[in-house]
Amino acid sequence: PSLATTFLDLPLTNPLMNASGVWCSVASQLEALLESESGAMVTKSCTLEPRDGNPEPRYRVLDGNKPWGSINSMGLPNEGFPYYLRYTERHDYETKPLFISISGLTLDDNLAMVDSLKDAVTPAILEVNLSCPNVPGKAQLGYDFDAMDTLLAEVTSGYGQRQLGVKLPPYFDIAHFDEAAAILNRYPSVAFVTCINSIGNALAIDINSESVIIKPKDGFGGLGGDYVLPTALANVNAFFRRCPEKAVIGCGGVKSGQEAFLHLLAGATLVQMGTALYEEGPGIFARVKAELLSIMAQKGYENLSDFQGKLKTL
Ligand code: RRO
Repeated sequence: PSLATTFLDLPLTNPLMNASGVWCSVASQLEALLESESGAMVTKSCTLEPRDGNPEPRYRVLDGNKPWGSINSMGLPNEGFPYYLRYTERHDYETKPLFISISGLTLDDNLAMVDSLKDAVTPAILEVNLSCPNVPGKAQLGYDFDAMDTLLAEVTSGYGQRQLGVKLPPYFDIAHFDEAAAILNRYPSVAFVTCINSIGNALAIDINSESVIIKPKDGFGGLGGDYVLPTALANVNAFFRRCPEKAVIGCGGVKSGQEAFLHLLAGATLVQMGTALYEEGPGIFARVKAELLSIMAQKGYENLSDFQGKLKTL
């Protein structure tokens, strides 16, 4: 079988990539992703200015008995927009497509970054993060539909109607799927949606120490890994059904070929990995590729299009 695919008309050797935030904050990590077997890659969400982020410990793996995942309250540590813009200028686009993720602290900051990118000559694909759960005092834009609508109006116009995508938080109510999709569908240049960011403001507690396990925000942080897979699949499929003109990128709970297959079946075109990549490193792409190929071979599928978006209902 073949894992070859296309995204916004660009050819990819396979549909796997990192989730923004994981293994993509500094040049050495980005270079490791470039050399890995991922089909594409994305940079850490950035702000106009560099940020240290929240105090440590701010990421912990949840390795209790069997179920596992991660909790993080990084707080948007990043090298600042110009650093990632410079990376977009030297990335090897022949090898794989590059996404640049921005997460401005204000609408004006987002517009300033979009304005620089509009005039940049690189083919980096813009992903606007509407769902950072971890900056104290800043609500997630994706949960404020009026603010999201305003931002999309200004960002799509500021970007000259060039194609872009948005990283969404998970939604948990059918009315919210409907409302978010209706807003997104008013912006044709929003060519893709990435579902989902971490499930915001979870609380992990250690029974022995009777304590929270990360320092920021009294222990509250974004949940990733196994715990979020069914929520991620619901969001991928909900937006796949409601936004027929857009592509969906799946993110959440992928650690092997199985979960990658499920995301593709639910309607994802590309599949991102966060927690599992954090734990295993960029070698994970070769493993998950092989596992996905073996599932396809077992099922008699030759191409991703044989099953992508073909989830059955009862
Ligand atoms: O840096 C973070 O704390 C962070 C971000 Br910007 C995000 O979008 N999602 C997340 O889980 N952590």
